[in-house]
Amino acid sequence: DVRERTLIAVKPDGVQRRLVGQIIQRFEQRGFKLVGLKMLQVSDDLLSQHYCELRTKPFYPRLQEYMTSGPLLSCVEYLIVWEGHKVVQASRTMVGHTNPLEAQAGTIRGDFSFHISRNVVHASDSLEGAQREIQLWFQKKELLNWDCFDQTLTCE
Ligand code: YYY
Ligand code: MG
Repeated sequence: DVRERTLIAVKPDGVQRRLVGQIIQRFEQRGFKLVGLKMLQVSDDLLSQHYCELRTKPFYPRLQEYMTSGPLLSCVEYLIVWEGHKVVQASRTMVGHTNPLEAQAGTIRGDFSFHISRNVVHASDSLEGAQREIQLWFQKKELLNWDCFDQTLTCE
């Protein structure tokens, strides 16, 4: 399905470290299509809906502090929706292992991070998860179904 979609988030450490451009570049370079993009401050409520399966884990308070308040009062993140064939699986590979110590060089986490609590990006881990997360963070009208210029070019 070339219309498969996934959610990638650049977490507050990625934004603070000015990595947003490089992260977007990797997905563009791979050939995926950007269909949604926004910058926001995440609330505790939306974060706990996003991570509904992790709310009871011992590391959740640390995760919540990092994503919503952290050492700074205003934590900003970018939410990005990418579209393309097998984009969910491909983006998990591009992002790398949850723990940067296990992540291969060449992956985003393997190249840009060294600690599990500062692993720079989020990527949906399944088709169902992607659909749920995209619905949580985006309204339908915020996702754009644009045509590629090179597909509409008429040659003489
Ligand atoms: O999907 P992914 O981000 O790779 O991992 P999850 O198991 O969904 O955990 C979400 C998030 O929680 C992870 O990116 C970092 C944080 N975390 C943690 O701080 N400590 C752990 N032991 C496990 C996860
Ligand atoms: Mg996950």
